[in-house]
Amino acid sequence: MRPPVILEPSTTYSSNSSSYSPSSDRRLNTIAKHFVNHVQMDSHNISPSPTASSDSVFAQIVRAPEDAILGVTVAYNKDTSPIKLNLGVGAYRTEEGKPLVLDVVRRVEHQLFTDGSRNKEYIPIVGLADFNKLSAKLIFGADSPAIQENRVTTVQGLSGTGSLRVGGEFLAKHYHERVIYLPQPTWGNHIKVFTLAGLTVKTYRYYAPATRGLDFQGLLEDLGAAPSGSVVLLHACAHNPTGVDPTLEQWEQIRQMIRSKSLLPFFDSAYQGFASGSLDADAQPIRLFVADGGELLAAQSYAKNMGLYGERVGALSIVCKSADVASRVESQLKLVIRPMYSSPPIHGASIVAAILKDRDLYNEWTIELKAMADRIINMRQQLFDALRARGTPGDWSHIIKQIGMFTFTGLNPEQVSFMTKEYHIYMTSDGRISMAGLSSRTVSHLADAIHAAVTQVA
Ligand code: KET
Repeated sequence: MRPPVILEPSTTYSSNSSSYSPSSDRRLNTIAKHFVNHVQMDSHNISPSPTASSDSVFAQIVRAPEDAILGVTVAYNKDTSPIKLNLGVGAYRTEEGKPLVLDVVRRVEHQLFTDGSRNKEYIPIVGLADFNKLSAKLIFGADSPAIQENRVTTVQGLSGTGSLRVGGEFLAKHYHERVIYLPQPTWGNHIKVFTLAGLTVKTYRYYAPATRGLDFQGLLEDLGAAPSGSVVLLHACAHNPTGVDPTLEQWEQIRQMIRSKSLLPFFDSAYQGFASGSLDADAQPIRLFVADGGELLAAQSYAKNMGLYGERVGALSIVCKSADVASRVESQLKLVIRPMYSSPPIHGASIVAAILKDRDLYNEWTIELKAMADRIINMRQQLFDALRARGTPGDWSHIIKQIGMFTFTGLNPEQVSFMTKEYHIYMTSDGRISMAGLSSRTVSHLADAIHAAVTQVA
């Protein structure tokens, strides 16, 4: 334990010296006296041994379970096996199994570092203006009429999660309908984010286990039966955890249903560029909705497509009917953000803005992004081939049909825990595997584990 700091009371600052002390000295005097009393009091009260936990004011607190996704990494980190493999969290790994910082990001960071004119002042509540403008362009398209008509308000957010939360809080405070429909299944954190934001969470049918595809009929029926005005959460592309997306024709029908029922679409775009390798193609569903002139929300994340996971950089855009409404909406978003985290961090958004602003850097980024998407697609083929080669029972064609970071394998929780115990393979209990965590080196190990699980565990 560090010894307590004892300030020597100085005669200069003694209480009876006030007759000749300047006022600043008197202030210091008071502070010093306060310090001395405080430290002496504390040192009398310091107990040499820790108190029993039953004395704690927090003694009644129950241990919470680990997060269903991030807890997988916690368990993985504790495993000492050299063959362990983390296919839990959706985070890109190289062929060597290492996290990747994009070359373009490294380059921009170097530029930022050497630019002596930069400082660390607070940025505005809504974030960096350039970043916001460029993020809206990235998702809605450079020629989007909504942007040209100033009907979009964009605020920088704490990655995808923070942007969803700000959007949720804004709706809970200002929107007339407090129900949000989530696809069944969805990213587990959606439920908590929107519930804690003050919305009531309901679900719509999305995935058909029998076909391992989209339950399109169920989806349309459930959205058709939702009360007018309800909010509908849509994964913009690369649906998590299923890897199943509607076709563009299906998106068009979904759009018609949503608009005809006056539902409010809220897009979660965490994987733009990761589904097809093309930023524009992956944004097509959102652009369909913007093109009809209607209103919507969109949360963007740069965690995956720029590999900026820990920088927490994202954006929330709200497309409104008019510029006037958009500016009033923005004024209220500021009131949501200010007491929550005051203003967003500067570093990640500066990286993104620099890349989006410069044609060469942007092109370089799209090439690196495509390479990541292609490596994942290649892993799908390799895993599919490896299971076929082993004669693993079942139809595994969904591995190559599904898109984005994840394969929703269909393995049950018992099979997953068998694979973790016997093969040190870590994944979420719903049978989702992050294809981005797989490499040519580890495919055969995974295929062995799946084969054993399917043939040995019911
Ligand atoms: N939306 C979806 C659909 C999503 O999968 C994630 C992250 C996010 C938002 C939020 O990402 P952020 O880092 O806040 O920008 N999903 C992966 C990581 C996680 O669970 O936090 C995952 O599913 O593994």
